[in-house]
Amino acid sequence: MSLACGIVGLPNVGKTTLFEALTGFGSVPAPYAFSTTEPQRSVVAVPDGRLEVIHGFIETDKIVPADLSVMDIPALAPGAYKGEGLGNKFLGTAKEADAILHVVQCFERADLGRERPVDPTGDIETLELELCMADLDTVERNRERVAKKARAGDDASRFQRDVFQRAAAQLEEGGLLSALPWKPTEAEALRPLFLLTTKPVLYVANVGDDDLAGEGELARAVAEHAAASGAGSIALCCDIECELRSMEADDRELFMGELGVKELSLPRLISEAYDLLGLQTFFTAGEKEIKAWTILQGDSAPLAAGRIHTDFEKKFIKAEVYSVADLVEHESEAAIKAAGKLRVEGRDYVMRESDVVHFLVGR
Ligand SMILES: Nc1nc2c(ncn2[C@@H]2O[C@H](COP(=O)(O)OP(=O)(O)O)[C@@H](O)[C@H]2O)c(=O)[nH]1
Ligand SMILES: [Mg+2]
Repeated sequence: MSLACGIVGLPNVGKTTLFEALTGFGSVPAPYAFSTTEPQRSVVAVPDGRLEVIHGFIETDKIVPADLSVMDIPALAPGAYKGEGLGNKFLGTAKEADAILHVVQCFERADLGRERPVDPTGDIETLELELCMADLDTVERNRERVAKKARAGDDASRFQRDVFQRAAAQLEEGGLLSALPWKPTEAEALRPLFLLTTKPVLYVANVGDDDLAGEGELARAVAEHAAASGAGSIALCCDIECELRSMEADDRELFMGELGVKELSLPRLISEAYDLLGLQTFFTAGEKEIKAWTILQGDSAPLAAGRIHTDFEKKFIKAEVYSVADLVEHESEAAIKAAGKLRVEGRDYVMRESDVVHFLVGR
């Protein structure tokens, strides 16, 4: 399972900079509105320090991180739904995302041609209205599609029509669909429409280098908005993150010391996204490879095995499990076993974060 994140936001807020920081191209985006004209997509390795920790104790030929798919959705101008700017045709790309990274400008910069003062809350509302209008378009088209069958007396179509009607009413008010409680059957009816405002959102407060900790008023406004809607939020400076990412390790450490930052923000962003989506990581470790795998929180051992090979779910016999912390403490699998910490788990075992696993499967 590869997690896909779609980056959205108003023009010139730092979307492409965040994309570059995540994907590590290191090129400098042009400072013009609408500078990006095509959606960009890239699959990147999920930075995970635990892989190196494991490698510290287990020799291997290669290290294979989990992957993350990132999409840079270009300039969504205010009023795009009315056909201004490039319009919202690119929002189609965002439909494929599992999660939305909503970049909000929290840095001051005179040369970007912004007429109004920096206003995170206002910007969020403007952008979300665009998302609502894009969804409304989709919902209306589908409502028309099922309405005819509903009138002809088809029960399933009637149910869909009613759900779509309720969705349309919410969107017309500028409300996100995720703000309404949907019964599982209703959510099921909406799912094939890939609606943007049903997706989990992580707000990215793009702070200036004068507020790297994200404690300023602007970043706080984003965090408060996120908390009020049950979404996640994170503050980071996309510009600096992008620069750090492109540096050699030595220079990077020096620069980070100067800035007074202890760690890169991107791993934090990714782990927030994992939390938001209810994902977790387990590892397999052997002489051929040490590999990170992404599963859902609550997944059983057979489901986890099924990630490695579809057959493994059915053919699962048992799992030998320890944690990365056990490895750090005992320094080898043999020592973990000798200490009685190597657990043998069956089909009902619910995987835990940071498990290192050997699956035993039948033929
Ligand atoms: N001061 C400052 N400028 C930034 C930051 N992030 C992006 N920018 C600048 O804002 C301009 C637009 O950024 P870009 O990523 O292209 O915005 P996009 O239109 O949302 O993709 C570029 O000149 C960036 O260097 C930031 O955190 N601080
Ligand atoms: Mg851009």
